[in-house]
Amino acid sequence: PEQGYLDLLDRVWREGTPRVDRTGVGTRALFGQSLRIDLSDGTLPLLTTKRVSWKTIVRELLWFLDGGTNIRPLLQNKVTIWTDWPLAKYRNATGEAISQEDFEARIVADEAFAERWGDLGPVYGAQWRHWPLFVPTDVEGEEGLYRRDPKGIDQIARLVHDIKHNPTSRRLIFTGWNVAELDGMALPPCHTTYQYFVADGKLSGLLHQRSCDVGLGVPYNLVTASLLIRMLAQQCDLEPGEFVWFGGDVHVYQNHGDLVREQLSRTPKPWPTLRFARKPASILDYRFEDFIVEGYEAHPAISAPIAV
Ligand code: THF
Repeated sequence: PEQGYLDLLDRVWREGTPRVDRTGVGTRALFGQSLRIDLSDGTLPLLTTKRVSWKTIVRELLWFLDGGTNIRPLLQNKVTIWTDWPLAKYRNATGEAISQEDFEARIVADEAFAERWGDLGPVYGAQWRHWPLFVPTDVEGEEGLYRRDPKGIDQIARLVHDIKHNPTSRRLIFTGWNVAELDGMALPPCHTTYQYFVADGKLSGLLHQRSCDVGLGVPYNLVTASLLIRMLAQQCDLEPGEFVWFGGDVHVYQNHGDLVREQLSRTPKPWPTLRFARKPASILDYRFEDFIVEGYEAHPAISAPIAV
């Protein structure tokens, strides 16, 4: 079942072009790779050749859907995968040699500190739920002036509406790639654009991911995109179909060699399945407890350094 992923990991490691990347760590990369995963039997593509924390992934997705861009709610749930970026920024700005643990504790304890240092800029949550929208002022004598609508455009609400009311639309898309706001983001979106397709009562989804850290990030991204397909299908009374993944710059970091060797030496087990405890009232009403992952048996986790 996860052979497609393992083959990708192997291929990129063996055939990827060595290159120096933004982080300075160095990668081996191939351009333009794809995976297809059948979700129709309830499969959740959660790797079994190393344990991956699906709970972290669910928390992160709920945070995106809530419009969140500050790491504080993640840390309140002990999710630390986004700490590196604000931490690096804080250390740079203050020169303080604070440990990750102390920084995280301070974000949780001190709301004002979190507001000042915990924000990632207008990343996923901001674009998915509150894409900037400018509307003409209705003030007399101010024709031609615009103000920013405080809510902005809710791409997720629009998507659900369109899947329900216009399932053959070829515009079932949402994206985090807001060109005008890229400079303000701690990191421009890696999982960039999502598109959906309805046929025979099934909802399929496609993810275009511009930058793909095959060792650490892609295992998360495959699950996030699959969870979204399942949630959207449930909300729109459709069955899950297929998940199609397109990767742009598909790379393995040079310091992930031990991970690659260890993981490829393991034998995959069947993928687990996902079901929902209930049908929430809307796509925005899912709670952590609604996600039930069954039959997850995995080899032990493999730790590897994340490039910041
Ligand atoms: N930057 C890089 N270099 N790789 C990425 O995958 C990545 N992401 C997000 C943003 N920038 C990125 C962050 N997502 C882990 C996993 C996903 C992340 C960040 C970190 C990670 O370290 N996972 C560990 C376990 C950590 C834990 O459980 O706390 C693992 O072994 O899987 C791509 O979305």
